[in-house]
Amino acid sequence: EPRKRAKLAIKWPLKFTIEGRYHRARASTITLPHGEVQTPVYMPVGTKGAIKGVTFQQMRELGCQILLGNTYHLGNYPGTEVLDNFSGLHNFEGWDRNILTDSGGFQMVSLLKLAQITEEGVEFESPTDGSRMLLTPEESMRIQNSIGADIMMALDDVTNPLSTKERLEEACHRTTRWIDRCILAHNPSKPQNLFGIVQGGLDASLRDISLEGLISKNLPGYAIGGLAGGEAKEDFWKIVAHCTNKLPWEKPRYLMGVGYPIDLLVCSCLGVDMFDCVFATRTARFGQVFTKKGFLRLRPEEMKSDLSPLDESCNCPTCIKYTKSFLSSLLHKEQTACHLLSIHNIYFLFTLMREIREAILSGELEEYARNFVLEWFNGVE
Ligand code: PRF
Ligand code: ZN
Repeated sequence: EPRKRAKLAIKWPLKFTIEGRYHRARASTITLPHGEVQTPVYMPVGTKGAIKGVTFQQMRELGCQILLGNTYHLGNYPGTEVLDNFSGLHNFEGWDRNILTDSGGFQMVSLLKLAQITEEGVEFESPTDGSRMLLTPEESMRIQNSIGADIMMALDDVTNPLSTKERLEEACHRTTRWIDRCILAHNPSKPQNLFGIVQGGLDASLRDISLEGLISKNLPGYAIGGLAGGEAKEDFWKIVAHCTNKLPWEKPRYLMGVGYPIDLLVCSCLGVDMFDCVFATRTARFGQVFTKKGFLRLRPEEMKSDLSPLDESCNCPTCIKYTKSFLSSLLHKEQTACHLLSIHNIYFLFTLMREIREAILSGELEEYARNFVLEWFNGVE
């Protein structure tokens, strides 16, 4: 009887240890079925399981402890039958560290403008054959149980933060209703964690309703969703601060879809532990990299005789070996360019997160943040 089962408290396979704090910022270790994750952490996105342009071996060498995948894409291909045959994605692709899967709704809404959200789930027409597909909370959990991710995300009703109040209200309440269906549908014999996602747009009172509904479910961790959709930074930071203020101190917080260096720094200061974003790897494919002095766009014509590395202060495998002159010459011609720039950008964000962590632990976060911001904005092209 599923209803009875849900009433028994699920023992989630997650241990959260806070090793240090600086005001609201925390440095912690999250222990998951596939090892430890030191926080604050940036999680690279491998939508279909793998990071574009970077091998699993290289991700290991860069020190990656957790990768992100997407339920919608992985459910389509390879699909749950293949995943079940391999006992999950870890085994299928040979990655023995942690995986987190997003629930799929956000990807459908953002990729397929045809998506429609009803009480049943997220519905859309298949772009290939026009057939109707429906991603319900139950179906999302079924796929995520097959994937076997260490952290699964609950299916949420995702809205743009700039939607109408009525739409935001509906999405907030629906997300709260769907969490019960997710918990019921989860197979608790699998060693996997379920995180809920706080919605409510830029409205603090809606966020409160969402927070209260989710926190009462006693989940192993919580995400802040529905941000980074074009709202003003000021509003964005305020809602992050509002949520981290009310989320339980002793559980991990994950801010979804955020990966600009300054946002990672500010939101770590506000008490966020986990982040993901496609930006680092996507922008690398378009020839743009992070440096301590801000963004740098590779320009083959201007950089022909520039023998300096992408970032003077970077020790990544790309910067140790290659010049701007060489890297820009490959741009838009060779796959290798995308590969080398992606490695640099991922290394840059890993280094940023490690430095933030060290600054929290040594009590020097304020000084670190001040120096980072000064260098970043003084260096803007
Ligand atoms: N929900 C889910 N995934 C997400 C988001 C969300 O709100 C965001 C925020 N825009 C990024 N990824 N499920
Ligand atoms: Zn580098």
